[in-house]
Amino acid sequence: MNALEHFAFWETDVRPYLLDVLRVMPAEKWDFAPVPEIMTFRRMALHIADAEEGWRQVALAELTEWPEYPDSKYAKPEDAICLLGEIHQRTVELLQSKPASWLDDTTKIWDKYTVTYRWIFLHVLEHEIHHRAQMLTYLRLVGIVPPNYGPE
Ligand code: NI
Repeated sequence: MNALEHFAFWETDVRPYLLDVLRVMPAEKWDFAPVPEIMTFRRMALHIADAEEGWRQVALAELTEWPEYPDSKYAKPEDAICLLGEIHQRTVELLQSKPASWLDDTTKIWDKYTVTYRWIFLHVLEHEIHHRAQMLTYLRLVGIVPPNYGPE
């Protein structure tokens, strides 16, 4: 069993619904935020990507600085969706390359916290779900009914 099998739900449920949410938001609404102080829909999509890539680099002890994906480079929704796909593929490949037992191994982060690799990837998964929920609220605020959630 490889580590990815513990995260199968990410592939079958969590990520597909994120993509549904991203695709239903019209391109002209990607810069919407309910108040100016908080992330736009686009920023949130790109932030899901930078968090996933940043934590993957943390897991590999390769992080030098947190990745940044500027809005200007991802002006089209498809570009952001493509970035999310590329980054997630790297996570999938890393998890596939490790045995399930690796998830219980530990690493030190920020020079002070000891965490398991399971914690790192559960954190990334939760982070995606957290911001996806905010994006669902954004959809409602621009008058869009969110895609159906869960089995019909
Ligand atoms: Ni966040």
